[in-house]
Amino acid sequence: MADAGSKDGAPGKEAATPVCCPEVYTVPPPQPTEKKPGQLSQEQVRQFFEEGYVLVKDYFKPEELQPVRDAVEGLVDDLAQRMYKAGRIKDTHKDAGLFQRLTLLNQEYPGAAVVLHKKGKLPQAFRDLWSNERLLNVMEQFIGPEIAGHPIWNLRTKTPRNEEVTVPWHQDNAYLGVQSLGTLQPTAWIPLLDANTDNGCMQVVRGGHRKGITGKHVCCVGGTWYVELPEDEIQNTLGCDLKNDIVTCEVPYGGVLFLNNAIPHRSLENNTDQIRWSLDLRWQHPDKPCGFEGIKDVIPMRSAKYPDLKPDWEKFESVDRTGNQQRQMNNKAGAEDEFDTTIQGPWMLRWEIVNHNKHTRSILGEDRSEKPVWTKA
Ligand SMILES: O=C(O)CCC(=O)C(=O)O
Ligand SMILES: [Fe+2]
Repeated sequence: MADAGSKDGAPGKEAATPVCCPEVYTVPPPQPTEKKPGQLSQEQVRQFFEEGYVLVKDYFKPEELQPVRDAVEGLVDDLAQRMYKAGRIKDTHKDAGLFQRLTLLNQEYPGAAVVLHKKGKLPQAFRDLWSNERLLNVMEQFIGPEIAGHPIWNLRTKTPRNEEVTVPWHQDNAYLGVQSLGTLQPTAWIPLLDANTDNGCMQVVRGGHRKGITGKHVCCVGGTWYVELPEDEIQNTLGCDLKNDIVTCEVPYGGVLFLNNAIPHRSLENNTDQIRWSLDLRWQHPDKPCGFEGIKDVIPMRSAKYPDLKPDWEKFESVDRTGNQQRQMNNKAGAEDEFDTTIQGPWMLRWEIVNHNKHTRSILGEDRSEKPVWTKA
């Protein structure tokens, strides 16, 4: 078992750290009695809990995602303007479209795609998508009527043939503290174009969540900040059969891939000339550990207890997640520099570092101002 450090859970003492929670990932909550807009069929809910994922094609109409595409265009434009003013690039590539412009910026300033990935700004269209009525109705089917957004959400800036945006096998729990293994955190992975094998869609290992454990990951892959779950660990510890259980999830524009936080998954290389943009958004019960304590809190979105609840976006946005991660990992300078191209996070303390690179180097110093709360697995 990978997660050590269980304490006894006697009343009045610190809650036990979960090490194995199969039921969290395999047992659905009581289902709503009346079907609400956007909700999945019984069969789809069953698949989410039994196989760990469900792919829903035609979930959004293209016009519903257009504001999200426009917002991404705005973020890229803002980045280009800022880099130009700061003298980092000579051309803002103003005439290049949504699926090319960041690639050109990345050629002039290697790491521009990482700078944007780190930015963590939530334009109105992202907020609307994340708190979208229909998606929250699906979350009710997965986690019940008390729903918060998880602090880790990402705009994936998957530029062509770029190691830094090709994510190796992992369970999302590996990026979190051990305390949240008992919290179901469904993800909606939403591409902004047809995602397929050529442009780097996702693959999942069907059923890899069933034991409710986190396999032993290693850090960090190649020149990236990503942890990796080795294939023998997927087979031997999680009990999967890689010959039969890998599912390639091609998601057409308008579709959504729902995943849980214990299923192994990765994204393939983007071998096309277009950027494979996607968003991954997560939710969980607001009162359960999120695994990111001390860095950023969840954002409550819907509650049966408080029907008038509205997400407090200003409060959520006032906390700089990647900056806090970097500060906690001893890279204050990186956190202050808006064009810094490195990423550090507490997962680097959780797993053995078998390969150092520019991302891991700053965590080696001993003079961390705040003691990280992460437990070595
Ligand atoms: O989009 C990707 O390339 C990886 C996404 C991922 O790992 C996730 O959504 O959890
Ligand atoms: Fe992931």
